[in-house]
Formats: sequence, structure tokens, C-alpha cells
Amino acid sequence: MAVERTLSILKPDATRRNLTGKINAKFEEAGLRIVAQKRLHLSEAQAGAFYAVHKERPFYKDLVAFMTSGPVVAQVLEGENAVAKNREIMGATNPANAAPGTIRKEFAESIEANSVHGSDSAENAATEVAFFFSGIEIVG
Ligand code: DGI
Repeated sequence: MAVERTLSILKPDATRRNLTGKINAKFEEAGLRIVAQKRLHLSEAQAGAFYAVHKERPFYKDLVAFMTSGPVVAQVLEGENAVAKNREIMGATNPANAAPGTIRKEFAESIEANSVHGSDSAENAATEVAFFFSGIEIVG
């Protein structure tokens, strides 16, 4: 498997509880490298655009409100099989269903305040990385 990149976001519930380092340690322990990282406070328009695929879902408005409720940390993770590996480290969307040792099992507060976002395919990863970062900001 070739080296891949994926987009990760530490969500407002994670930054609020000062969990950036603990979550980053999980990525690094699993062999993923943080090759770009920045902290930002998303506007409603930015969060709405990022989650546009969920526009018709009943939780869309709440999701945008949550993602704009505090700072986030956007990151590019790099490593072998990075997209799937990150999804594994994150755990299931709903922390109640997340496997032991995963970020969501250990840290998520609810299905909405679930601490992390991770791209779900290589194709989406490319789009999502480009949403937050220019090439010059990614240092592999
Ligand atoms: O890729 P995931 O983040 O694991 O999950 P997803 O792409 O299905 O949903 C994106 C985010 O939307 C998820 O991290 C939290 C939120 N979400 C998903 N399903 C629900 C939800 N929020 C609420 N309130 N209720 C849901 O059923």
C-alpha cells in the first residue's frame, strides 16, 4: 500500500477540553505523521460548505452550529493506508459503538460532539485536504 494523506479535524469539544496533544499522540503512536496542522475557528459558511454532503440530513443544522461553536484543529495525516488507518483509530461515529482504545471511545461526548473528523475515502481526502491547505503548507 502506498503512502496516503487524509484530512483530520479535531472538533470543538476536543479543543475545549485541551485534548489536542492526547489525540495527536494516538495518531503518532499508530504511525501516522502530522504533516500539516492549523487551528482555526470556522465560520458558518465554511462549516456549511465542508459538510455540504450532509445538507439534507436532519442533523445538518446542529452539526454546523457545533462545528462553529469553538476552535478546531485541521490536520493532514500521512502514512501507509492513512485514510483507513485513521478511521480505525477514530472509531465509530457514535461513541457508544466505538471499539475500546479508539479516540471516540476514550474522548467523545456524544454522536455529535465526537472529537474528530476523518476523510472516509481517498477521493474525499484529496478534496478535504485542498479545502483547508495549500501545497506549500504540507511538509511531508
Ligand atoms: O464520518 P463520520 O464523522 O464518522 O460520520 P458521518 O460522515 O456519517 O457524519 C458526520 C458527522 O455528523 C458525525 O461525525 C457527527 C454528525 N452526525 C452523524 N450522524 C448523526 C450526527 N449528529 C447527530 N446529531 N445525529 C446523528 O445521527
